[in-house]
Amino acid sequence: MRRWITAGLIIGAPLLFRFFSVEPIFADSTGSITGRIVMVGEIPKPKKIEIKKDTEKCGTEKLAEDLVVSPDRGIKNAVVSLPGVKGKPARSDGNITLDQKGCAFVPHVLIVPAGTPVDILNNEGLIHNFHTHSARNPVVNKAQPRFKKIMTETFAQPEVFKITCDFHPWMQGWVVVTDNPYVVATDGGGTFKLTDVPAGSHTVEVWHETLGKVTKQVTVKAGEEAKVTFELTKK
Ligand SMILES: [Cu+2]
Repeated sequence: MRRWITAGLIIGAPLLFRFFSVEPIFADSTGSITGRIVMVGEIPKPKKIEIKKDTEKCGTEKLAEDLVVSPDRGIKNAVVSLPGVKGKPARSDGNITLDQKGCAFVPHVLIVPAGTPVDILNNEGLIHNFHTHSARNPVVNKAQPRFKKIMTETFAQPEVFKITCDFHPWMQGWVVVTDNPYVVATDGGGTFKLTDVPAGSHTVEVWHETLGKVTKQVTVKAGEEAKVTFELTKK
């Protein structure tokens, strides 16, 4: 009897595990895309910005973030996407945060699903001004006084736009409002990963604020990781 129970457990356990598994149901038909965005040719020296206002919080010097390249040529803050590809919902599990720490927009490139509220933080007791240079979404141009620690804005229309602070002219960033679930920004080493990508041939698009846009065709096989490298150069 005992032997039968043991045998039953051995056979039954994997079935139970499978039944309660939290794997997405489309896992069998998806793969991932990983890669790097690198700069070829001469890498310009980062621009230095001298700061003369609110220096106790902002510092006296900053490096421009419009082109950040690692020692091994990886490009930070390039936006990698699969335009038009559907397969998982474009969503966020809550509000998305944009900080203004040290008088810089953090992250420098913010990716936000269309309609998801963005909490704009102000924790250093300074006055900022949140100014969107948007075309499809109404322009937001609001002061954020020193006592206002959170200001929330929502962007309904997909588009990429610049944001600035009129009190601190060096403060510049970008907001990528998207209805595409496959959008990520590269890290400091220029690497990225897109997961749960439907198997098939896809156009991968890379956009960088200074170096522009390039695309490449990539084939994704179910359960596999497709690797791709993009080389960008200053025109
Ligand atoms: Cu500011």
